[in-house]
Amino acid sequence: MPSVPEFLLRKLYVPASLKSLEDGFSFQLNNTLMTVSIAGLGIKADEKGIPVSCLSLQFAGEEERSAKEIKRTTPVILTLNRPLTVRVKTALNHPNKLQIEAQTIEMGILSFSIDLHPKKENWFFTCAKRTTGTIRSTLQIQKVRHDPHHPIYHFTPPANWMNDPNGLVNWQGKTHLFYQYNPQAPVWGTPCWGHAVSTDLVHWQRLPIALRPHPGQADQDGCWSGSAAITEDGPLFFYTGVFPETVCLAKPDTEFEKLELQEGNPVISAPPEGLTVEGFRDPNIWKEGDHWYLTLGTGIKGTGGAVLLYESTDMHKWNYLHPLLQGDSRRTDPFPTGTMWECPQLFELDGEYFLFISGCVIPGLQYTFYFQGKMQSHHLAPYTLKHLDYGCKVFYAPLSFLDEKGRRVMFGWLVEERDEAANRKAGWAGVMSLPRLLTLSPQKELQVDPLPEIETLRQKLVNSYEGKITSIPLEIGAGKQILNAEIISEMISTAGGKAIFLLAETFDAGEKTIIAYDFNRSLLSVDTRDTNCDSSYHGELKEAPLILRAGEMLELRIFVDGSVLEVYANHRMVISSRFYPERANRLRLFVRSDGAIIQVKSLKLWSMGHF
Ligand code: DQQ
Repeated sequence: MPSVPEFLLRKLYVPASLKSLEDGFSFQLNNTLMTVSIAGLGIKADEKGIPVSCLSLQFAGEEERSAKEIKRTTPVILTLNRPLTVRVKTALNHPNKLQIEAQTIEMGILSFSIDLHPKKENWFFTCAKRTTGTIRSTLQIQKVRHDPHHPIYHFTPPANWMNDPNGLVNWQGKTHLFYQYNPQAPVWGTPCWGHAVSTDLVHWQRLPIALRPHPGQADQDGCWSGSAAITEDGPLFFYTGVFPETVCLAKPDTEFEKLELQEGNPVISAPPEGLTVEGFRDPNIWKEGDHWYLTLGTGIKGTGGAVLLYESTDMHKWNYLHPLLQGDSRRTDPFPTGTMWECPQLFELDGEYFLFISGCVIPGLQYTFYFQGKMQSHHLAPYTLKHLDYGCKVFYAPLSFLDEKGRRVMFGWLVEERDEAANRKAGWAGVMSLPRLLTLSPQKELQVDPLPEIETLRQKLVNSYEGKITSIPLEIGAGKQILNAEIISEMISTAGGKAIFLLAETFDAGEKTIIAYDFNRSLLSVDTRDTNCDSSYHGELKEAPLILRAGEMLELRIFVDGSVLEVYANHRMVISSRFYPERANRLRLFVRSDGAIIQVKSLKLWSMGHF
């Protein structure tokens, strides 16, 4: 999750708490977000810096402390719902604006400003603002629709920001997909649950927002991620209400358009006593016999990411059992698993248990991985830890469910790889991955494949090739742009070498994206470092080990959709990537080798249609 945005920090100020004093003024802060330790404080009133010696802080019933004494070794602990009075000695006793900068131990510097006397908008101004808002949003949707980087067969909302898939469920012949959605801007902020339905998991109908924060309730600052369960009363949804993080329960209305918050929320209001946690969110629910189980993602301070397990018989009263699995943030083999785990999901596939985790590894680095193991008295005993997608930070917060055919199908959030300014300029951010089918191989390993229904998105077979490739570039689909396409190939090499797929305007263009398989090093790669020379796009080389078994062909399925690249290899490897070529509309596909002769059993290029 991105760092705390300013609009949330502003909520720390207690409305109308400003008091004029003879020697300055005072105001109150009330923390409803998450406990932080303040190690330093700076305040500006009407743009004028206040010396730290003129600032003091006081909790009700406690001694006043000068801000000068506050340091990393002697911080002020701002716990939840404990108003803190800040006194400011200054000649100014009726400021209009405050700028606050708090140095915190957990979250670095938090800065925000408060307008103390906001002007009331009149009726005319409100109407005018609403009308310009509607016009702006219509124009924005048009612009997004014509943006070549915007995908057409991967699901997205019409514009603005989306992240995690939520609450996947089948109900009365339809699959409902919800997702974290900020309808206001192409940046993360106060999430709602967007909503779409499908009968085949690839063609989607967008529906109005299903769940919005309820003022004064546990989800007033956002409806964060969660999951669904089918009960005797129909589907129920468990999600994270913030702030603080709690578990809320909602039920669809009769038309299944809105999710309604139920009486008695939140159903879990705080982390278990005695645990010092970082994060407490993303309920995932399932049933065993007469009992319901629910997991929450968290981090145990000083230890690492963890999944907490709860049990219930009525879905309203939940008993905390124990950690389903506790990570170790010092562990680096085979890779670090981080300090906090988001969106955990435990499920069984033919007797093997899998726990999917979206891990906050270090600030700014998040990726998805999974443990495979056996269950022992409701603890997971893992014996494998692997990446779920070698695009790492691009594929995040996945959620799977059992579809109507009983298959385990997963969706994930395909994160942008450009900066926030570029997202704002584009007017949209975030894409849903294609549905991925999860199965178990005869070797009891996880297999990931594009769902077969994706083939119904194919429009036209643009080109088909059989033969060999050499160092001379071969153009597939002569001159046809491949902005929204699927490339499917089977290759074999008896003498090693490298098979190279080049997405570029010409085969020797400076701007290019390369998908390659190195038969000598058994390495699949996606290289976007030269896709676009503009520094707002963070191209990189992504590599994944893929050892072919004796006689096994290289089987690739490459999905190109605007700025989305999903590369599936041999049923067991995926690299998701984002790429933003300057001349996206002019991309062509060239295939060559590094000099070796590689046999192409089949190579097909399909154009793809809208979801
Ligand atoms: N996104 C949600 C959280 C979740 C995170 C908030 C993962 O519930 O932990 O938008 O991307």
